Amino acid sequence: MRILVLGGDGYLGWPTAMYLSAHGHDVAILDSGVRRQYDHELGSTTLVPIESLHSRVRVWQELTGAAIAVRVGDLMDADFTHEVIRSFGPDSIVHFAEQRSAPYSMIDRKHAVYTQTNNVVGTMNVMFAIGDIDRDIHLVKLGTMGEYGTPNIDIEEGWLDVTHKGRTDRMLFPKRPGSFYHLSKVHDSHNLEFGCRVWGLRVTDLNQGIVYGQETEQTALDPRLATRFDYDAVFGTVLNRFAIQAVLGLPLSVYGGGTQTRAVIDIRDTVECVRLACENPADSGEFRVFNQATECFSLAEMAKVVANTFPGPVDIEHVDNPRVELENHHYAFAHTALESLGLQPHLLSDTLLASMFHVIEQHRELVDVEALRPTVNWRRTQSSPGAWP
Ligand code: NAD
Ligand code: USQ
Repeated sequence: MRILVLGGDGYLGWPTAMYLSAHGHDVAILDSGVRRQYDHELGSTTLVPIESLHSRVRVWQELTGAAIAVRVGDLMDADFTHEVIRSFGPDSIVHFAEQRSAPYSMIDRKHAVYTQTNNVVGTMNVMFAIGDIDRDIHLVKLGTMGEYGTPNIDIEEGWLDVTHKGRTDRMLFPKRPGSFYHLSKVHDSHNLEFGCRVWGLRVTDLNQGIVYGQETEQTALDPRLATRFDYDAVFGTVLNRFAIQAVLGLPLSVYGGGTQTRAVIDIRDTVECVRLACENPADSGEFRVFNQATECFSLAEMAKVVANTFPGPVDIEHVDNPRVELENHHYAFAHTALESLGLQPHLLSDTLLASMFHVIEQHRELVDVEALRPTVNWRRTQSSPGAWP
């Protein structure tokens, strides 16, 4: 298949582009490089050094013989987006290209508006380009489990059969997300479902849980193929941060009581889920939703797994929760669709954590300990420019 990976320079996009290429697909990447600019803005950096996008694809071709074409530009530019999709002529488009940090979206008005504009408008430009060029193109869109929030009922895969006053309908599962970032994904989902209804688009919305891990078979081939590994309090995700804190001998920073439960997935399963979605496309007019997560844990349980696996003493600290989120709640989610397509999940095993500890150990001198400290507070509103933190 010809597969265009939007956001293919990112944490997940780069390993996915290589994985699809390794499986014989003809892959191209579109990315604006904006993720590297957020690092400059925040003064943060990936723990594992990464090559430029052009150098990454050159090394991939040297090692495997497979070419990955690159187009640098912004999905907010509708003409550019249209031209790239028209000239590449993909069977599938995998869309990772959004601002994906919840804390970044909660810094202030400017960052909230940027996040929603970038994500919603970028996705609309992709939808309109597909609508104009070829409605058979299958869009595989990265959504998030956080779209659902923590409802007091079981979470289904995107849809819910509702009976109300004796009548029954199949409706999009109600959403109650916890940040302006997570809200942007809800807006995307609604826009995409509408595109399926009115234009007959084919869309798979992958509601992915929190990803952990840094190595896939392809990134491990050569240090120049490494993907980024974020640990700062804005872009670092919880299990990756706990693993880094353990190696550095710092207490694991559980926000609040730690009874909040979240769905997670190993990075090696992310790339496989995307392959399965591309190779088994949604039908014409179908808005298909898969919950792309394999397990769930409370934050306290995640901290315990990391502490018990690390070969040394680890302290767990409960810090004041900078977010507004339910701490005691029901959590159960359906995740059978990807498994029925053949996904064989890697569970949060000692092997993966041990390999993460090893990677972190190699780069520990690069850690900026100050960047680990959370500074973005959900309760604050700041609308004047430059007022944070
Ligand atoms: P990332 O920030 O590392 O990668 C996103 C990439 O998209 C970056 O390379 C960035 O430069 C690019 N990009 C952003 N806006 C763009 C635009 N307007 N035009 C062109 N390129 C643009 O993020 P990631 O962790 O790889 O996440 C990828 C996707 O998966 C996101 O949509 C995210 O919401 C979703 N997701 C991530 C996780 C996770 O734990 N990392 C979990 C669930 C869902
Ligand atoms: N948390 C801690 N300690 C930390 C960091 C986070 O306890 O040091 C807690 C947070 O309060 C939250 C949970 O861990 O309850 C998850 O936080 P996170 O930063 O790991 O994840 P989140 O903000 O939800 O966002 C990440 C990705 C996002 C993706 C989402 C999947 O950045 O792109 O969409 O995970 S999900 O959570 O399923 O929506």
